[in-house]
Amino acid sequence: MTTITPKIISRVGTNLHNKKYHPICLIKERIRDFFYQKFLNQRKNPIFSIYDNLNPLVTTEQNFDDVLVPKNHPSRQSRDNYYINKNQLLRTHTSAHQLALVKSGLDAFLVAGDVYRRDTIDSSHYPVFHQMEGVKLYSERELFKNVNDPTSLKLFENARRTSVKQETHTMETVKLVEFQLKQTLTELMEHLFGKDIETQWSEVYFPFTHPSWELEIKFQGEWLEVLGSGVMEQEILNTAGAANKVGYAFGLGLERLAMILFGIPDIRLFWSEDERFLSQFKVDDPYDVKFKPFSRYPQLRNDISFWCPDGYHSNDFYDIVRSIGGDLVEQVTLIDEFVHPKTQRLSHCYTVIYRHMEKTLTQKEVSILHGKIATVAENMLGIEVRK
Ligand code: FA5
Ligand code: MG
Repeated sequence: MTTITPKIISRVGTNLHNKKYHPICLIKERIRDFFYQKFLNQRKNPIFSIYDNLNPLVTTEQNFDDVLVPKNHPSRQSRDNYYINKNQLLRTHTSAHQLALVKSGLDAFLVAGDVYRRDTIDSSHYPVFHQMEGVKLYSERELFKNVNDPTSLKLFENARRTSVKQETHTMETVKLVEFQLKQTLTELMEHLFGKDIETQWSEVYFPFTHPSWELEIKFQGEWLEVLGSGVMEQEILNTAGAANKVGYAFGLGLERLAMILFGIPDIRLFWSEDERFLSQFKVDDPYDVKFKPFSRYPQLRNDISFWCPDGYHSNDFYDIVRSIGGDLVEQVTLIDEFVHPKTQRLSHCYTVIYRHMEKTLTQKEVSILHGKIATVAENMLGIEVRK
């Protein structure tokens, strides 16, 4: 049942986040430095530790069960994930390591790593990207240490779960953890981008945090989601042997943050081996880099329409486009969908936009590629191209 393509396999082990001078590594280092500077123990040592070498191949328990994703949750489907077999997949988020690290006794840690999702392709989505997870736990004393009469406040109570809190948390716990979380991440954004950046928080849902929030940043005129976060589900901490603590967790999208920081317009550039890209980051002061785009070459649009077989899903087609077209494909969009009134057959039409990052493509080159995509999709998916 593997859903992994050779293109994806070839990315495993690349570890852009550990490649000196790569922008993904630079942003990781800047975020790490912020946590090292902000959180010190009494001996002035950093309390956060960072893990950036954990294996991206994880079990379904790690990726889903450990973070309370329900057994039949849609996010487990093979259409969205790269499974190796029934029990193992390439992690879809760095949250897959939360439970084990808390279990090992840590109170404050960061995890940077490559993550994999069968996702749509555009300038801010790529099937392989990088996340940085952060977890910070608090004991009762630590959370309430700045309160006038700290002994009057409790971390836990036995109540009902509502839209604003978990059943075991007091309102004071939630509000203080939320405050710490949002203040820390807002300071992080100011550390990265300065005070002029436009941001907005909104409430979202994750199975492993409640309440939960995401943060968006204005980038090139549009809101770009850069992180998910929230108050950790107490059940995870209880299972991990940290039942007397509460905490927050967050997951940062490193490509998105690096795009904003360095002004990189397209997520595919992170995989470029072109020196015109890479050399721009080989500087001794990574706090003073702005990406200078090399000229962008023209786009070529080609459509394809076909009859879909039973059980067809667009992600199957996207994977084929990606493995054949590689980084020459800038975007794939479903532009038309209908069911034939007589035969009940489903028809999809997609526009594939091709663009080479380093030269002008000819329509002849693109036609060959486009034709190959059609042939492979016919053979592998059983679609029937409409002429
Ligand atoms: C998560 O992956 C959660 N695990 C984050 C989290 C951790 C929440 C801990 C609470 C506690 P999400 O799917 O939203 O959430 O991804 C997090 C970030 O990764 C997004 O905000 C975005 O910045 C980035 N991201 C998501 N999909 C892609 C993609 N296809 N390409 C590039 N970046 C992406
Ligand atoms: Mg999200």
